[in-house]
This record gives sequence, C-alpha cells and structure tokens, in this order.
Amino acid sequence: MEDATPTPKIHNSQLAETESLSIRNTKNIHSSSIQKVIVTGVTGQDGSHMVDYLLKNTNAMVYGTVRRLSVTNHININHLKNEPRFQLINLDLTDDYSIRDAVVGIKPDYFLNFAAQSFVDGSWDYPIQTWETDSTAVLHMLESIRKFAPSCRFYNAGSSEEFGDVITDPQDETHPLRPQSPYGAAKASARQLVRVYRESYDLYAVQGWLFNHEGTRRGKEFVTRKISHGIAKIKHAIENGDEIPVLRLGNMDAKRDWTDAEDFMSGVWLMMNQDAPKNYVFASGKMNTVREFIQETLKVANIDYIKVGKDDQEKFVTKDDNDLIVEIDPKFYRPAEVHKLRGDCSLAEKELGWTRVGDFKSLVEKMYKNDYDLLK
Ligand code: NDP
Ligand code: GDR
Repeated sequence: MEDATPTPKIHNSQLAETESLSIRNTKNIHSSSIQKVIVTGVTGQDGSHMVDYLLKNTNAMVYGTVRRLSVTNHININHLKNEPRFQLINLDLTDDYSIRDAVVGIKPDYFLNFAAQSFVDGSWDYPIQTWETDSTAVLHMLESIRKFAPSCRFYNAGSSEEFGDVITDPQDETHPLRPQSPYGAAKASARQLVRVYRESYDLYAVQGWLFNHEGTRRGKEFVTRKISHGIAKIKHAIENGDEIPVLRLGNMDAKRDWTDAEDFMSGVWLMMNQDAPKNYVFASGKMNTVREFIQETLKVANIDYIKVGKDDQEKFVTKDDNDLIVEIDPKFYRPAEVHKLRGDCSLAEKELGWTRVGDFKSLVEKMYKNDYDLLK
C-alpha cells in the first residue's frame, strides 16, 4: 500500500505561476541524508515565514503545501520561485487522502502544520469547516504519521485562543483551556489529540500556544493589518486631497499580546528539536488594546487626531479639519469576545533559550510603512 501511493504532485494551475517548482528532484532527496520538512499553509503568514526560516537556518528540503483555489494566492511565497530546496505539493485539510499521500510520498522528518481556518470571527460563520480543518485534519495527520512515518516530528499550531475566558494574567502553560469560539474549541480539541497520540504511540508531537503575531504578510481581515492598511489608505487620501476612506472596526477595548511573527519561527523550531517533546507558550508578555494599536499607527503616520464619543459612538477625527477617520461598526463585534490575552513565555525563554527582537512599536511601524509603500 505504501509503495503504491504516488508522491503528491503540484497542480498544473499552480505550476503555471511557479514554473520552477517541480517535483523532479524528489528521488535524489529520498536517497540522500538531507532532512525533509513538510510545512502546511505556506500561502499564509506563518507557513511562509517558517519556510524562509528553514531555508536560511537549515539544509533541509522543504515541501510547502497548497490547496487548489480558483485564483492562486502565492504572494507570500513568490520570492521562492527559484529556490531549489523548496517544492510545492497539494494538500487540502478536508481531504484525508491528500494528507496521507503527503506523509507516505515524502516520508518527512518533520511535519509542521500551520494550515487552518485561522480567522476566529469566521469560525462562527463556518463552525463545521473550522472543526474539520483545525481539529479533524490534525487527527488525520497524526494517524498518517503514526502509520507511515512514526519517527517524524509533528508540530501543530496552537493558539492563545484555547485559553479564551482567562482566569489568570498572564497565561502560562498551566492555564486551563476555556475557549470562547468554535475556533478556540477546535484548537483545544486538536491539543488533546496531539497529547493522546504523543502518550499512546510515543510520537514527538507538540502544539505550542502562540499568542497573536503579526507582520507584513498578515491577512487584511485581522485587526492589526486592517488598521495598518486602513490608515495607510487614509494617509494617501489626505496627501492627495481625496475623500477619506473611513476605517470601521469592532471592539476597540480588546487587549492582545502582539509579537512580530518572524520572531516566533525560531521558537517553533527550537521546540521541535528538544530531547523530549514538550509544549511551550510563545508571547511578548505585553498587552495593548486595539485602540492603542490605532493610536500608535496614527502617530507613525503623522496624522494628528482627536478622539470623540464613547462606547459605540467612539470616533477618531482629524485635528485640523474634523474629518472622520475611524469609527465603530457593531457588525465587527463577535458573538463572544476574548477580552484580554497576555502570555507568560518564561518557560520557553528558560528552557529553549528563545528570545525575540521586535516590540509593539517596531511592529506597528513596520506594518504601517509596508502598507504605505505598497499603496504608493
Ligand atoms: P493564515 O490564515 O495566514 O494561513 C492559513 C493557511 O492555512 C493558508 O496557507 C491557507 O491556505 C491554509 N488553509 C486554510 N484552509 C485550508 C485547507 N482546507 N486546506 C489546505 N490549506 C488550508 O494563518 P497564520 O499564518 O496567521 O496562522 C498559522 C497557524 O497558526 C494557523 O493554524 C493559526 O490558527 C495558528 N495561529 C496563528 C496565530 C497568529 O497570530 N497568526 C496565533 C496562534 C495560532 P489558503 O491561502 O489557500 O487559504
Ligand atoms: P484574533 O485576531 O481573534 O485575536 O485571532 P483578530 O485580529 O481577528 O482580532 C483581535 C481582536 O481585535 C478585535 N477587533 C477586530 N478584529 C477584526 N478582525 N476586525 C475588526 O474590525 C476588529 N475590531 C476589533 C477582535 O474582536 C479581537 O478581540 C488571531 C488569529 O491569528 C488566530 O488564528 C490566532 O489563534 C489568535 O490570533 C491568537
């Protein structure tokens, strides 16, 4: 059965955009001692950063997984077109055969799962799909690894959303799982599956708790990128004398622990290369409100503003002309909110020697400047 399973192939439509990414070298790689790493979700923020990290810091052959979409979205991996140690393979989280084919065909040394329905708000709109992609798919990965590549080390992307309705501040590895959304519940369930497989079959299987991490590759529906992109558009409109595109947001009181996504990749890789598998929290240990993210971005953009109104009526207007720039739109409120999250990453610092470079201000500046330049 194992031999009959073909190496997963890249879909032709994807080859059209990334012609240099073929599978022709796979045989040589199998017979060599080069390590093979499958990274899922490489079109997204973390998967693409992880590939960059591995190509820079290891000699591994990296297989990035993509799913078929009507319109390709390779913006985060286009820079890897001519990279000989990177190949794309097909894998859809909702197709267990595609997961099995990847494991059987590649026989990876590491399987890093970053693919998911990652938008918390969307998990109320698509709870079943969220469960299938964020929990059931993880079970299929564990089963395939157990059966066909038991020495493969497995990482699943866990989340601070698993802590949800928090009872201590900050949260460390001992905090109970109290998810507040279908997304958080699916990730918490995946965590239990990872633990069960680790303990039952002696697999090196872990799931970090990563707190919010952001950057220039962040999707525009997440609040930080929505703000950096929205305020960059406002800045251009002000400079050009155009009508101001008002930025509309939900709960500005929500507090999050935001880190630069690139800083987390070394932490994940350290976690994957210990003597024994263990789960860690990765965070900045600092917490800011959504409102503070807006204010810091306006500061970087050099837009003078006045904040007026309260609660649902809270607004930001320009100081000079009283033009509306930011307001609340209740449609962005969630059925249940996680009001605050702050991680305690001292265990990862102590045991893994993990450190981070960026901070809140440098993150805001980097994201705003990137969006301002992109819109030029
Ligand atoms: P993104 O939304 O940027 O990326 C998600 C990736 O998953 C994309 O490549 C997406 O592909 C892929 N994907 C979604 N559905 C499927 C499917 N059915 N089959 C195959 N691939 C699929 O997320 P992030 O990079 O921000 O997050 C990475 C992981 O880390 C996720 O699991 C997320 O839940 C988790 N996480 C993220 C945190 C953060 O702050 N960023 C914090 C804690 C956890 P496509 O482009 O085709 O949609
Ligand atoms: P989150 O990120 O839910 O923490 O999940 P998101 O940026 O979507 O929301 C953060 C907070 O901002 C509030 N908010 C808004 N959010 C969005 N998206 N849009 C708005 O207009 C808006 N206004 C206010 C939200 O209510 C929330 O409190 C992210 C994802 O990357 C998950 O995959 C990951 O697991 C967690 O971080 C940790």
